[in-house]
Amino acid sequence: MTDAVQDLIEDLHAEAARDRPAADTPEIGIVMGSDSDLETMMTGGRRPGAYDALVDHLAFAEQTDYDDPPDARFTFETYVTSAHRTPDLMTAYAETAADRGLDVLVAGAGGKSADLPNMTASIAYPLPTIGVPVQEKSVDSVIGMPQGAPLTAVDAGKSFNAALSAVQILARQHEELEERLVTYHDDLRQGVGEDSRALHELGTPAYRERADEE
Ligand code: AIR
Repeated sequence: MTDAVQDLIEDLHAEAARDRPAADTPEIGIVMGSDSDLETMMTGGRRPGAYDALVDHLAFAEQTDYDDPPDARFTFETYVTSAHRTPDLMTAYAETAADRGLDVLVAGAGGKSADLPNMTASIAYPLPTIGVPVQEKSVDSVIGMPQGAPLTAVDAGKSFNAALSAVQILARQHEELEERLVTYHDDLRQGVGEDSRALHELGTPAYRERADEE
């Protein structure tokens, strides 16, 4: 039987040794401690996640094959890598990230020992890492970094905001992304205005009824 983890580690190092043009490599790398984090981290959970922010609102595409990148100019990639079950894969991911063309990482883990975000941040440094505590009880282990070892983090489960923060970092280099972020915010603002008028003009019971029908 081949070693599935070792195979991934070798692929990451091989990719790091290649010299692909920036437009062909993902800008954002997303890692999570388990595939049980997928709904919170990406999409399909109680609230929208990083996938929804990136794909639905900011026109990113998910890159799944380094040899055949999507047409979209800006892309992200996703992996499962556990700080405790596969520390070697976590290390390989973080130490090859910059050489593989990534500009910013988003790392999420759950449970009380949610160490993937903080360890990824330390190994990938100076590449910025945005941590996502998958659960409320994961917050302390994600954000509790010692002085000199930085990690930016969002509140529990807020992978959507982590994706926006990652794009904010990228937008300093890419005006097109700045424009997409501004458009997203304008739409958000417009939505609040429309909700406010509808609530005021319909009144609470009719507004709730309409929301239930949608
Ligand atoms: N986890 C996995 N390896 C180390 C940690 N801390 C986290 C995952 C997930 C939780 O443990 O990020 O949120 C439970 O994982 P599982 O695979 O048992 O569902």
